[in-house]
Amino acid sequence: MGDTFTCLLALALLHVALGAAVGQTDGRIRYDNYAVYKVKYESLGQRNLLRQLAEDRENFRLWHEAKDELHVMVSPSGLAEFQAEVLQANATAKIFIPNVQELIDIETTENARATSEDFGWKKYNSLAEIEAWLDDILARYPVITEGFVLGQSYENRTIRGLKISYKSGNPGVFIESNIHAREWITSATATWLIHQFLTSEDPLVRTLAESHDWYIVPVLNVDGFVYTHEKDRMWRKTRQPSAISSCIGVDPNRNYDSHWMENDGASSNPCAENYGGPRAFSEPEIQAMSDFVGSIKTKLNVMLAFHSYSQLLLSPYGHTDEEFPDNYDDLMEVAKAYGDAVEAFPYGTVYRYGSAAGILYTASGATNDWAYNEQGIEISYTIEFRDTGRYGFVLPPVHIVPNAEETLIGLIALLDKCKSLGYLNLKY
Ligand code: 0X9
Ligand code: ZN
Repeated sequence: MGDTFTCLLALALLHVALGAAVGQTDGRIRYDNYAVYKVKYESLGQRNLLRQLAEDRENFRLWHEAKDELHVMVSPSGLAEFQAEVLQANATAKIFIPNVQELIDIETTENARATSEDFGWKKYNSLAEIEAWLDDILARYPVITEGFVLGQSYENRTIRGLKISYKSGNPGVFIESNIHAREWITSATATWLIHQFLTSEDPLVRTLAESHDWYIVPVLNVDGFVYTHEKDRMWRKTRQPSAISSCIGVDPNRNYDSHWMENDGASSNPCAENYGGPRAFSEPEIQAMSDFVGSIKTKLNVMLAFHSYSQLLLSPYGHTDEEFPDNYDDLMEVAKAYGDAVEAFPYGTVYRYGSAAGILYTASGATNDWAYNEQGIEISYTIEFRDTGRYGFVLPPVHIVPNAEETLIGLIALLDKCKSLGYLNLKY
């Protein structure tokens, strides 16, 4: 009996060690026994101490950062160092995902099970599936919809968008989604919204759909998105190699030419998850956004950038928390309308709101700041979807429809408030 136990224990330890050392089978990066911890802290000193952990990318990966907590994914071999650092920083850590690979495996199984069905929202769709679905929409609704091409990605994929317009003279709303590769709930939500705008019979949804011109890019970071489906579920950045490092990719949400690399809003280290790139607009995907949005900016009243996770509505500015936009009070009133509507919805999901740098961290060169500062789009938000960390980026597919439904309810309230505050008047 004792021997059996020792043997099983040895096997279990070997499994953990192999999981950590190999980390890859089937060409896919595995996260066996990688755990995600929420670390609470009180002072900036503690935060900076803990932030240093993220420099060891092999063992620690920052999932989320806020004013009072960090979410860190820790490899099995980094656990001892992590515990020591937390102790030294006098902070407290709580585990909330014990094994990231387990969540990925469940998600993969659910995706495979739903693949036999038509395109739908019980699973996360691949880029090829989303594109085939877009083609189908374009063929079925030739009068209302129009495809547009944003440009080509680094790996030469076409970045596609869909315009929905029921009539002329509508204010324009741009939705940028899946700029961060691993945030799959964003493209799932964007495609569900497209479906509702075209098929819903709910009068509120019909009014919403028909009284705005929608420009929707379901997957902006196409290369990164494909990479998350085929190789590394936790990839965030683009896939363009660096001239000065073996680390690949740039944080596309730090690459816009607006206060680019100012303050500590982005990193100059190519290995960092928030690497701003060698120069602003170094990423073809972001240059393409700039060219396209720039060409229609007089038609746009609202810019929304879909992200996950943490249930937040973030206004400019991201580059500083010492100044606030001129229409900050209005931006907060509009954000409150969104938050109140979502919370009143049966799921009771709570969204917090504020300026990005004010309630989260400084992050320069992001979409919503660039749209606001450089393109004159006065209503501009980053929306961070579900959840607050229980599943993080690996949000089970059962959340897709509820998340999308509450987004729709939020959008109705947001645009109603924009209208009453005079932000939807035509600029052209
Ligand atoms: O850091 C980001 O790019 C966003 N959070 S995420 O976890 N999805 O990566 C927040 C961006 C906030 N917006 C601005 N800084 N303007
Ligand atoms: Zn994001």
